[in-house]
Amino acid sequence: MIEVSQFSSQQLIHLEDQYGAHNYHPIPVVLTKGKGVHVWDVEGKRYFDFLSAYSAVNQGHCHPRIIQALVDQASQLTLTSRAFHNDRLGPYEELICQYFGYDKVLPMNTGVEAVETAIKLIRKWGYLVKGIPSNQAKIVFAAKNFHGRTLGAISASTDPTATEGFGPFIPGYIVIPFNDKEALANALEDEQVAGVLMEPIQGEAGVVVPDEDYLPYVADLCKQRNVLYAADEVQTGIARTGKLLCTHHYNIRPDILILGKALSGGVLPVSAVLADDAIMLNLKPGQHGSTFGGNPLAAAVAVEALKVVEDENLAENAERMGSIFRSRMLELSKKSELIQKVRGKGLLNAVVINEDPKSSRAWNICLKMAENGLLAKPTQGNIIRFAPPLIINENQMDSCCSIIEKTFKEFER
Ligand code: IF1
Repeated sequence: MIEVSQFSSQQLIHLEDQYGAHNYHPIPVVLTKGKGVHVWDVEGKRYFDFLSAYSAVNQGHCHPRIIQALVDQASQLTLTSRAFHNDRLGPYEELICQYFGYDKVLPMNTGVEAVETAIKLIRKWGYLVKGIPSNQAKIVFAAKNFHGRTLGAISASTDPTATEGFGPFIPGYIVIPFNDKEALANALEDEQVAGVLMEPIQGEAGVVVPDEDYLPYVADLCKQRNVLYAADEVQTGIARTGKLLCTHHYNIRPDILILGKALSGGVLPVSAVLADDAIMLNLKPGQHGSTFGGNPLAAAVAVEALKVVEDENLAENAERMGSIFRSRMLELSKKSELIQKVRGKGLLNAVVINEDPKSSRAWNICLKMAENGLLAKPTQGNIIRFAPPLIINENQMDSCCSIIEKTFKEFER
């Protein structure tokens, strides 16, 4: 049974509108409970969650093991700051380093803080190891990237909504087209380039998957040119794309790995940067940190969140459920004029609607899907992202594809 809130959705949306900053435009549902692949609104209506908080709840909403770890640790010790040691941090650091195969981890909180950390680490390495003259280091990014909302991240953005009115920006950034080898080769001619920082699959751009040989080329060329390759796997990491890391699909190992979101199963903001000693040990005490980074509550939660991914074989399930999803959507696209393209990896997928990005069709389809019991959100105007929790089973996936098919049929002209 679901406890019905004393406020209606309308009233709660009104409150947010009146007292909250207007920096978001959500789908008009007000959620009050989540369990596994499902969420419930305040009127008690149940939905399949096909956003998963932008891939933060890969393990499913309120996973019992992760919540138990949270509750146990919350009543024991939550925060010490890094002025002192805590008994949860070391074991967590050991686990995450072994899990992903790196010498060291630097714990932070939000995804964008981990991106900022990686940027600072690349620059530090550039000066101390590569020998770039001071304040001259450059970092290469891909156009249409999304790395978060801080000035360090938006300075790399090519999206006017993210950048306009927020300048001046951080210098030393080179932005090249994604999936363009020649552009990368040209950029890396510059000896002051210290690093390349990219998402393996561009999420916000609309789940843009590069050619099979692109990322191996990036990793290889970086090695040749003595440039660090940093992968922002905040969204693609932790089993989302059908492997533990998206870079595993391409048999490459980034010099710097950036993780966030599902590292806590969506329970707390927990992010991390991983690298080997030759890179990470360039940071000395006092040169970087965070009050909350590496706190015992986050460490306990992250340990359990990572164990759940392994124990429940979430990467394999994402791979299997993802191919079922894509083949159903490909079938649908043959019958539906509305669908231009279906793409993705594992359970990070997108359906491109055959409309101008300015059209409201994708938004209206999402509203109708919500009515039919499935939550998803458009990106770039005409692209709908489908990313359920990775614990989804075949029966549930079957029901969800039926909801999507039914909704698209309602929109056929
Ligand atoms: C919002 C998108 C997803 C990310 C990558 C770093 C971060 C993100 C690759 C920063 C965050 C989010 C934030 C969310 C929307 C969202 C998003 F649509 F914008 F692109 F996931 F698809 N690197 N992505 O995707 O992590 O600091 O937010 O923890 O509401 O802005 P964060």
